[in-house]
Amino acid sequence: MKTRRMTMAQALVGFLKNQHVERDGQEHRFFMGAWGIFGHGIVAGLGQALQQNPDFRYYLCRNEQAGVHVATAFAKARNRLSTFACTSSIGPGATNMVSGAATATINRLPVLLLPGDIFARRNVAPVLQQLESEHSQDISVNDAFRPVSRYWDRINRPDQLPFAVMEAMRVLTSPATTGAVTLALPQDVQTEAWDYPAELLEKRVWHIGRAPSERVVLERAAGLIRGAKKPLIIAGGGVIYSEASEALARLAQRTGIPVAETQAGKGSLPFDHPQNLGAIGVTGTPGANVAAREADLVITIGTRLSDFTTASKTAFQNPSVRFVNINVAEMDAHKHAGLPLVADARVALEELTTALEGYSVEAGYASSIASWRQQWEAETDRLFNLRHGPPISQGEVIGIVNRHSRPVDVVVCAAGSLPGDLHKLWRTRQPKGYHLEYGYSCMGYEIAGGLGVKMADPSREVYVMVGDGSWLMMSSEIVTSIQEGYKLNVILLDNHGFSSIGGLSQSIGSEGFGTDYRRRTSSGQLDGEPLPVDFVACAAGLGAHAARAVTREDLEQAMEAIRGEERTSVIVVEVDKEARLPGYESWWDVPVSEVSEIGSTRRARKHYEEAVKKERYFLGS
Ligand SMILES: Cc1ncc(C[n+]2csc(CCOP(=O)(O)OP(=O)(O)O)c2C)c(N)n1
Ligand SMILES: [Mg+2]
Repeated sequence: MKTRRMTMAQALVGFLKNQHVERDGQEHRFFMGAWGIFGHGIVAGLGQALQQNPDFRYYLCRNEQAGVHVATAFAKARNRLSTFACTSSIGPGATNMVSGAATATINRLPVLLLPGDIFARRNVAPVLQQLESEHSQDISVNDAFRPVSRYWDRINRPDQLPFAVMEAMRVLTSPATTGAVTLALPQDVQTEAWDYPAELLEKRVWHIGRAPSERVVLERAAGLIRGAKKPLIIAGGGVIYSEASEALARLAQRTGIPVAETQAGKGSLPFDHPQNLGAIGVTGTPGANVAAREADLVITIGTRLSDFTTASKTAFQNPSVRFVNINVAEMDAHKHAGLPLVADARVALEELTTALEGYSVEAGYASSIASWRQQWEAETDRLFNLRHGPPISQGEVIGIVNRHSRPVDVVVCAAGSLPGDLHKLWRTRQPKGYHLEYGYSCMGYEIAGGLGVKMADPSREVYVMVGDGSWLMMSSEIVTSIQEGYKLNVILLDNHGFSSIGGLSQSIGSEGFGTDYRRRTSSGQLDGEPLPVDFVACAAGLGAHAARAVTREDLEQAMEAIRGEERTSVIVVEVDKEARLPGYESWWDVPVSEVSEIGSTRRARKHYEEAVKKERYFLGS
């Protein structure tokens, strides 16, 4: 056997840079390099290996969690065909990546995590940052990655590496199992040499397939659709990752079946497609939610059916509603006791279109769809042109940013009240134009994620919309965007605290307790003056071009002005926290205290007890 003598870390980098994937005959390099922050747990092993492999670029981030978000957003923007490795020292650097890992896994996005780990040899333990345990020496903080990884391994000997990396690639490149993969790398083992088989380091191409559906299941699905009076399609992220938008548009247009979109699925159809009812669920449009309530058949495509989509299982009220679930993942295909059409979204949609030849929805339903759409466009225009304040309303800011962006550009967001408002209002014109991380809704994803999106396609302008809370949690990758020369357009909406959780707190009777960015007063509460944070100075201090907008006109001008900027630019706009968008025909289960000393909580509990009765079990076959 031909071998090469290398350290474990060198062999790992040698392997990673030679991995490719192929889908539809097109090849993509799978790892575009590694993000990370060095520490003693990695600088001598993996750090040295990265140094001697300049063709596998090392990217220095400001926070390991952010590094994982960059990689995750990049993978999402590239439809999971490319990603990065992310590395850290042992200890706090590693645990910083745990939130990133959860974000990737929950969103089914591939990212490879390489945390340094404590010595396998043990003689010098406890080492700096080591977590000790009385009951085992086979434990480190990296075990915290187990539940948030789709594959987890620790490389305790250099000769284990080949088997770990092959498993890692199998999981990362499978549309059904992908997510975070963690290979924990003990500090000493990284530097140990072994004679690696030369074959391990050769170019390898992993085929990403398009599984067809099982014939009998497809025929049953077509039969169910033909028998349905009010079918509804729910398009999830799988439609976009599978590049199935055109196939979906064709099926919707031929059959007249309306399409509602989840957060990850928004953009599956352009907003002005005649069958697009827009957002569904807690943050949905009235049309989509009324259609869901009345639907006798729900055809889901590439969705996890999270509580935001199902309105905590209250969305579907037709007593005889049934589900057909098109999904590559068996787990999702079986949800709601649906007919599991386990297949690639694009292939299944093409097969269904053929099987449904000649079928179309009834005229009455078709005209409801048209009028729901018309009413929603009018409502969007109303919210875009509210002329509230100043402080202006968040809906107006979304309208202005939407209008200033081109169809190819991308809006990026993750947490706060913006995701719901964007889900409802953003007029998406291309499948990749709307990038929401709403599986984990991880505050701090926004700017790091924006950087990943920009790196995935620098020809698009990226508009990061971020709340003051998320900004304060993690704006550090502004610095990284400048280091790497990628321009981000950041719109920071300052409402002095948490509009989202503040509103939720009011709705459950807690009066916004603990959700304002205000000074503590003699009352003992955070009810004083708003905290004097100067976000324009913060952004400028990080090296960005920064501007403040107070009125709509200011914002319009600032949006124009940043077009010509080369650097990452931040526009800070104050918005009225209380000028919230309404909810439409939906509900979210956030349990309210059963007993309380506060009257507003007791009243909210009464409403809760009524609302929760609408929750349904979907067990019918
Ligand atoms: C890391 C993390 N911590 C806490 C939360 C819970 N949470 C969701 S939205 C939110 C407030 C976000 O504030 P801001 O970014 O200002 O947005 P706003 O609600 O004001 O629109 C919080 C605390 C979260 N999603 N992520
Ligand atoms: Mg806020």
